Amino acid sequence: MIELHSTPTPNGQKVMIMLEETGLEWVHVDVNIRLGDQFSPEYLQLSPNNRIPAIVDTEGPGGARYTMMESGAILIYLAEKTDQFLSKDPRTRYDTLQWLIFQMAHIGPMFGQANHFNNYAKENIVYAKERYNNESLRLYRVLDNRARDSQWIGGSEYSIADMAIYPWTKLHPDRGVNAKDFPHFMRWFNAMQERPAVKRNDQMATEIRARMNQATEGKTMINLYDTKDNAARLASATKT
Ligand SMILES: N[C@@H](CCC(=O)N[C@@H](CS)C(=O)NCC(=O)O)C(=O)O
Repeated sequence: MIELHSTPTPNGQKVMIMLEETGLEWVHVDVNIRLGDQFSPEYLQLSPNNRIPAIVDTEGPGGARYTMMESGAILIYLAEKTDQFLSKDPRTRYDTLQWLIFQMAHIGPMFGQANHFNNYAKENIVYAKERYNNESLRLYRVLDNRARDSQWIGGSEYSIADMAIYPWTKLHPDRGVNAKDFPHFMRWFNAMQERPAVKRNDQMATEIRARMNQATEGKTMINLYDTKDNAARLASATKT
């Protein structure tokens, strides 16, 4: 049994998609990051970086309980555990890993910063908005070029690279990404949306989000974007 301790953000959803694709038995344990659950001592045991997602595999390597943080590493772990969605052929495997790491190193951080400066920053910083919006659009061009040359982003077969990238690209219309200018990306995106596991994820993400929003009613929420407070929260949760 896999416990996914998470929130259905893009990083959470990529693991949800993988769990649905593999057919593993799993449960979603809500970690309400707007309430600061990620700073609880129990959660920090699973994810010392106070970020979602984390998993607990009750039957990990050697049959014993195993915990993990970092969504890209979790996808590789689940692929190896189930022998699915990460080819054993060396060339295909390294192709997939390149594109998985491209998501982790570029798409996640850059799209995340664009979202922050567009929607949540305390000040309207035009330079920061332009920097991250331009970079996000460039990354969509990389994806469009890749989808022109390859059926799936990770190679000729559907893989963990596609699962990692898809949830991050759901808001592509906000970036002005459309079928006319990014036809190959859109072909890939539409193919992703046709997958039953992806459809189930989209539905589950909506339901879990509604449940977690309800759980915040009447409670004090933290300001996730206050990095000074976050550093203090971690320090106080982990002081010896
Ligand atoms: N590299 C990490 C990034 C995880 C991450 O940034 N998670 C965000 C939500 S998408 C989070 O937990 N934020 C809570 C916080 O900042 O305290 C991964 O891919 O697992």
